[in-house]
Parts: sequence; structure tokens; C-alpha cells
Amino acid sequence: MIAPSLGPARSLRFAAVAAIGVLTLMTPTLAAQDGDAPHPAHIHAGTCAELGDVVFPLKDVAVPDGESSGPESAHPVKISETEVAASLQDIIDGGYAINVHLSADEIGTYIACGDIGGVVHENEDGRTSLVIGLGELNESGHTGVAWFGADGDVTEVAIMLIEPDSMGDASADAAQEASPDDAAATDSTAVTIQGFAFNPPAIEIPAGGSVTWTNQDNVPHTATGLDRDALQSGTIPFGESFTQTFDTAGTYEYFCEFHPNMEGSIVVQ
Ligand SMILES: [Cu+2]
Repeated sequence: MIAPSLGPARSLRFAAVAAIGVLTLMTPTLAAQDGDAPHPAHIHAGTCAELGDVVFPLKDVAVPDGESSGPESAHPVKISETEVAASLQDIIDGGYAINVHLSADEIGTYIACGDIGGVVHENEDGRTSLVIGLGELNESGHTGVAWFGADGDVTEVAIMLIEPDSMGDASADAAQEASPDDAAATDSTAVTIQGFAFNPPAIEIPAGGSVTWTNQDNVPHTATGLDRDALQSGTIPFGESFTQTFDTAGTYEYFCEFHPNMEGSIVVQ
């Protein structure tokens, strides 16, 4: 449902205006950039301290389209604008957080996160909105804000992320994601990633068995558990594989970080 008084273009403009005020307050130092790599972002259940499932995927946080003007000393900010199919109040009541990842190549590295809560304010048009801060994670140098504009049953979500002077060692530090590559597996099950799908999507393996995902699509994918501690392949480039052994019985639902509509499940018996 779209409020008659306010189209998407205007609400985004308002988002930018609202955010600039907050950016000024929040960031004593900032500058330069870490290249043009877009940062994947999601709304998760839980808090930044304890992130849960992805509830709403958001558009990548990226350099806006268009030509740069003005002084080069202007601080670069990457943005993401997504319409989420939930009311602002439902998003707040849900107990969620926005999490931003370093890049498609380093999806397992979190660079900024913010719990969704705070004072909802009403502007002169009677529209309500919320602005939250996104705090730095893993010494990424990134901070920012997210703006939520209520629009009836949907909410405009805008992320504005300030790029650091340089990524320094942050990405290296945080990139040490464990890749449980136990070759010991005798019971090995293959899952092919092709056509933006896991094939077969549902598998059963014995406890101690392993699963090997091989990406045959010409784009990167991941195999990421709803419980990320249980399964997080990180980016699997075209033609490459990721193997994980599952020692604990249970059902493991997973998806692709880049294409959250790609879903699969593993039953470990
Ligand atoms: Cu994918």
C-alpha cells in the first residue's frame, strides 16, 4: 500500500536528508574508500550480539549510480534502498537487526550492524520514521545509519554506510572463517548448485557424513545455514566446491546469502 501523498522518489529524498543530520553527529572521522565493492545486507532476527535468521534481504550497499561532482574531499557513502513488506511497527516489534557484509567475496565477514529500535518520530507530513546507528564490526572502519520510513504495510529501508580511510588489516583479521574441510568423510553427498538452485534441495546423510557443494553457475553462491554457526560456506565461486562434515544429528536448513530464495535442507541422522 503506497501512501498517496508520497511516492518512492520523495521518500528516498527524505531518507537522505534525515540521514545526513545523523551522519554528522555520528562520525568524527571518515574518508576514502575500500573500492567500489558492494556490501550485501540483510535484516536478521535477533540482535547484533546474537544474529538469527535472515528475515528480509536488502539490496546491496553500493556506490550510487551517477557522476560525482563537488570536491574530491567529500566523504564517500554507499547506499542501499529497499522496500520491505512489513510495517515499521512490525519490524520494530519483531526484534531485528540490520547486518552488513564486507563483500560478495567475503560474505562471512560482517562489517557493520545495528539493532532496530529507538524513537519513532513523525514529520510534518504525518509520516513516521526511525533512524538507527550501524556500529562497526571487526575493525572494518565502517559505520553508518539505517533509515526506516513507514508507508502503511510496507517500509522503505535506506542504509547509508560511510567508507573508511582504508580497510587496513580488518578484512584479513575477520576473514579467518573456519572452513571445516575434513577429508575423512566416507559418507559424502554431492549437491550441485546450478540454475540458482541447490540440487537436490533436500538430502539426508548419516551423522559424520559430509556434503560437498559445487557451484556450476557462472555467479557466486553460498550455502549458509539459518544457523550460521552450523553452516557458512562463504562465497563459492564458479567451478569451486565447499565441503562440510556434519557430526550432530538434526535438520539444517540453509540458503544462499546472495539469493535468499535459494533454499536447501540437510537431515543428519
Ligand atoms: Cu546464490
